[in-house]
Amino acid sequence: MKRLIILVVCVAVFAGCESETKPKSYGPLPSERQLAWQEMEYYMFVHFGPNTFTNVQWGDGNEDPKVFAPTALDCDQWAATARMAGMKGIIITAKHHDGFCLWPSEFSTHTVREAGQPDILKLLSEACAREGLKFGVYVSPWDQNHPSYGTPEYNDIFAGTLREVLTNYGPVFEQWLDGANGEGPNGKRQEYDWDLFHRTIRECQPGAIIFSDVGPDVRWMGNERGVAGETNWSRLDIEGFTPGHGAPPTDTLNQGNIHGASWVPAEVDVSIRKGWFYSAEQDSTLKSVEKLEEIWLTSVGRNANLLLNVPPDRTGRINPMDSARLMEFRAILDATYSNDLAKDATIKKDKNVIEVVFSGPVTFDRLQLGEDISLGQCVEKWHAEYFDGEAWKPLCEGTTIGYKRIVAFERITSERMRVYIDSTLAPEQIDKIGLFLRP
Ligand code: FUL
Repeated sequence: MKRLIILVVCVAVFAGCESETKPKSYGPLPSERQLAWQEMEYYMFVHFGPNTFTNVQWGDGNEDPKVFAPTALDCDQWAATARMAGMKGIIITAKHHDGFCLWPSEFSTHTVREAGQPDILKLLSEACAREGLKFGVYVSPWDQNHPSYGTPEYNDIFAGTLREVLTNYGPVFEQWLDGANGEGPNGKRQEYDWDLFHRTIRECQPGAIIFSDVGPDVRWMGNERGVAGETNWSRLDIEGFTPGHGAPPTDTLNQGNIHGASWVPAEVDVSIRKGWFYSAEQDSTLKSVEKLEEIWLTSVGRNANLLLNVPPDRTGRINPMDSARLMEFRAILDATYSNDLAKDATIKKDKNVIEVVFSGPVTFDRLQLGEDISLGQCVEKWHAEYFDGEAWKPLCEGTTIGYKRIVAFERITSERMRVYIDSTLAPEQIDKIGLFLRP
């Protein structure tokens, strides 16, 4: 009995202490699957299909399936390239707006089967597993080939299609649902049953992120240029909105809603070339390493994940120009971000000021901050200063932080720097502070 009393007292004291010291959370919080997703940061988008062979970006679904004829298809090469580029997964256009299915769907007669080609989802999901990458699928609701499109029946067909891709190829980390619909005034009108689609995805792959203009798990960030909002909240009001024409304005998607009711972080999708599908005519539009570095800052550096499209060419392999560019980009990312100069510094926190004190002069040109998002997102405004030996000088400033914020500035050499949290919705929990130098 005595022992029991002591135990009860101990538990009560411990629980009391814990409630005093444990930081409080703020607002809607990320789910387990959203937290796991945010840590991925960088993964590959693959647009591949008849468009690759017809030199258009939006096929109309009347293509002869036989045009889809890669000469040296090699999904292992895609996966190896993604892994070597430091990416954590691949999302493939299992079905784009032309309705062509990269797997032999029972719901369509416009598939790899009719093209006399293998099941690309099978090949790619297996290649991803071998390379330790996560596998994701893009299935376009808009379908210009399917005869049922525009009728209520199509919703069940689309749900069946989702069921096929989500049950036959192992774990899927993200279901990408785009909102595009280019039907003209005389086009078909489909009332999408989003509830049915979401239920189907949750049932088949409870761990999968559902992406669309309005989540529910991850949102489109409003442009295809690779630029998330300088202010980027991971909260969004999604009630009453739908993907596509019913979505919130693009600047809302770009910045999120400061007091949004749901946790819906942003994903930046952008292509390494002008188009989403490969076209030899666009070889000259391959983005430079400098451009990709800029995109890194405006995506991963702005509290978003980066989904970089690298389209295989007509051979069915990632073009050597693109893979070489990815490796150059990886090399500069590693050279810049693998050495955190704040790692061995003394870091002090006093009220709203975090101070980094080095043991000698250190040269840096990038500051990285991060909040513990398992407790929400709070910081609204901050600025940083450095000590030049005589006085404190302005270094950089920003608005939101979220999971990760990276700001680049002119190189400076200093023995100490400070970050001031100027405005926050609740006591902030900064769990990352890093300083880097681009070589
Ligand atoms: C959009 C599509 O219309 C484009 O073709 C591309 O697939 C892009 C990623 O999503 O909705």
